Amino acid sequence: MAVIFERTNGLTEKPFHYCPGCTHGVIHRLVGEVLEELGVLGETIGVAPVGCSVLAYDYFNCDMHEAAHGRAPAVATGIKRVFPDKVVFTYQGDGDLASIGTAEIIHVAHRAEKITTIFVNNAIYGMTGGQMAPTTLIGQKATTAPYGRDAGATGRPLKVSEMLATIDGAVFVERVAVNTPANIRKAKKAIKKAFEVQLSGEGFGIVEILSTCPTNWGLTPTESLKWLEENMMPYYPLGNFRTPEEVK
Ligand SMILES: Cc1ncc(C[n+]2csc(CCOP(=O)(O)OP(=O)(O)O)c2C)c(N)n1
Ligand code: SF4
Repeated sequence: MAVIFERTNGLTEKPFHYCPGCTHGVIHRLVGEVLEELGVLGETIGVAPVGCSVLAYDYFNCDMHEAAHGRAPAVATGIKRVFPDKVVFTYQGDGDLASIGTAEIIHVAHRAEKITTIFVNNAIYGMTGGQMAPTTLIGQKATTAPYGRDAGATGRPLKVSEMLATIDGAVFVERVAVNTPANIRKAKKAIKKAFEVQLSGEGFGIVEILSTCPTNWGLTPTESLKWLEENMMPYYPLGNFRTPEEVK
């Protein structure tokens, strides 16, 4: 019988610990598939974040390193500079990357470090119980914003891709989502392109992926996919913000 679907060798056989309906698992799979298809699994070093994906080192079938909350880009910089021939990526949530790690991500782009960042934006702090993140939408409830985020008190949600696209060293910047099969396919293409940009030595690449957190959003998995489309996508438009051609 013809095989039409197989587990990627880019992931280990360890079962994910993620909540039902959480799209961290889908994103892991896409990254694993891309690394396998590019034939670089044996050459890759990933940097896991602090957040729900803190155990990513158990799931990716490549060498992995742990970093303190927000510091993955700094750790990845060190790894890439010591091992310039390795493929180095960070995997970070929005609390990790857009809050405590804001300086690290800006400067890794500014220095045009030849690494790839997988940025999982679920508009909340998942692991610690649903506190407001810089990416939380206006009116969205969080444990630290029980009446909904108020722009007057906390500003407007940070658009990381748009911000990084203003930095010359960020040569590939794209925002995707994993709420439908079509968008999942587009997300995989963007992830592949970001790694190819690293392989060709062109500079820093980031893929922002709109992701779900049913547990802290207080929604079912299906409702979460709808909520992402109806609430996150209008504020965080999908698309490519920077390609290598534009910066040459
Ligand atoms: C230096 C430091 N500050 C704060 C924390 C607490 N902390 C752990 S995970 C986390 C937020 C995680 O949210 P996010 O990065 O969005 O990832 P998610 O869990 O949603 O995937 C925080 C604040 C920590 N572990 N270390
Ligand atoms: S708390 Fe949210 S981000 Fe964390 S595993 Fe559960 S659904 Fe995913």
